Amino acid sequence: MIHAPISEELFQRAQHSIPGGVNSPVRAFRAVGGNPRFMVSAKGPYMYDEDGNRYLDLINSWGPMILGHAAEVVNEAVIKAIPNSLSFGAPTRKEVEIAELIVSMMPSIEKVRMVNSGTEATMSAIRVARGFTGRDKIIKFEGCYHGHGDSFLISAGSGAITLGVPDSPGVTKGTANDTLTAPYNNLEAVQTLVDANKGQIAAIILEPVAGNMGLVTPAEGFLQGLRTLCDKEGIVLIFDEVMTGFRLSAGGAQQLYGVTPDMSTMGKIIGGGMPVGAYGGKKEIMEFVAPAGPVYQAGTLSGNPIAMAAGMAMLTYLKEHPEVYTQLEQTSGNMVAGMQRNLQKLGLNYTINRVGSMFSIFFTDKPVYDFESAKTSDTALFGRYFNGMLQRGVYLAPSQYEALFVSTAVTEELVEQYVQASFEALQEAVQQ
Ligand code: KE4
Repeated sequence: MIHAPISEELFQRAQHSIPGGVNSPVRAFRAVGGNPRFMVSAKGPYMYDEDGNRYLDLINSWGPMILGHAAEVVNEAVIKAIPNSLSFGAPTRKEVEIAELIVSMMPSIEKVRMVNSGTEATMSAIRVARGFTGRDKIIKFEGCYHGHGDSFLISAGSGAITLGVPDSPGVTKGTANDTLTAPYNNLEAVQTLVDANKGQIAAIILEPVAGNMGLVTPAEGFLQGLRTLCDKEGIVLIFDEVMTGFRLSAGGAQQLYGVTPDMSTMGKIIGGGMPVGAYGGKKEIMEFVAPAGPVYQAGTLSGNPIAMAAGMAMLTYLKEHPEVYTQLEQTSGNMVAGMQRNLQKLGLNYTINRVGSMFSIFFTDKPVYDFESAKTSDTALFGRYFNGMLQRGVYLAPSQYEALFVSTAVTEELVEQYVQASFEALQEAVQQ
């Protein structure tokens, strides 16, 4: 039995000075019960909490730690950069180098602007698309999460649906009116919205592989259908690759599926664990961004030298080691195959969706292809399963509406341990 008294005490103490005791809602374990574990260190596949418990980490900071925790190549770059001052607020060589590297890796990106989070990236991309087209409305998909920008907290996934606030208070009616939503994978619904708002839609933004309602894959023809529609209607197609960028391939989902958007947003892996986001796309669009063009966007710490050192090291490694993706495909495939065997042995037919090193088990026997079908899952059962895994030293996303992120630090031996723990936790969860 794993006990965590120091984490319990810290969580109680945190309530007095931090809303909900955490700096990001999904970390509070609200959806799964119990209290979060306060971490002190992590190395390779493992995280260690304040009470000295060790966890096999399948969240990896929600994606960034694709090489496992404290990867030498990233840590060394940061340690080398630190003595030269943490920030200048002036342009640096590293910013030029990482921009050129991103342009060389992401098919849609001809010019890119660095920011400090995925939220900043998506907020900025939408503003640029509106400035470029002179149009106000955007289309997003139910269950997709694009950060906490006002325009996106409409039918939002991730922590918003986890906490039951997919439409957050504080978002004005005016803002909400400019955000139209359609079910994921439903091209007809998008066409209907476009026909009803002719010439008013600036952008369609989506996760090309959705990770914020649990893992939902794009149906055959969905991405290409959006591409064709946007070309016809002069709408900016934006792939939010904050999760999928540099994870599903060195060129993200757009390279994997062969569909090139007009703009892309990035985060997570791009900073190697440091706070970094970025947005970019076609030259003619990005030329609208100040100071080249009239659309204003800025940031004191954008392109921060320490964050750029980490991101540069991470992206360079991924570009030079394509075998990372082959390894992750194999490891993740073996994890899911083991889970399928578990379900068979237990006579359960829950749904598992996977693309590369991102996957989710949904506690429903229905196929999961959009938000509504994801919501047929038994979230109470998921909570029992989550805690069963935590008790066995496996750290999953504390919500049915999140995906897992496998790192290269997960060996075949750890795959077996994961599959065994998952069998026991599943058996226990369904019996309760
Ligand atoms: P950040 O502002 O959290 O860096 O990125 C926002 C964002 C944008 N787009 C996509 C597709 C994302 O998944 C995210 C953030 N992902 C969540 C996990 N579902 C971050 C975890 C959290 O909110 O604490």
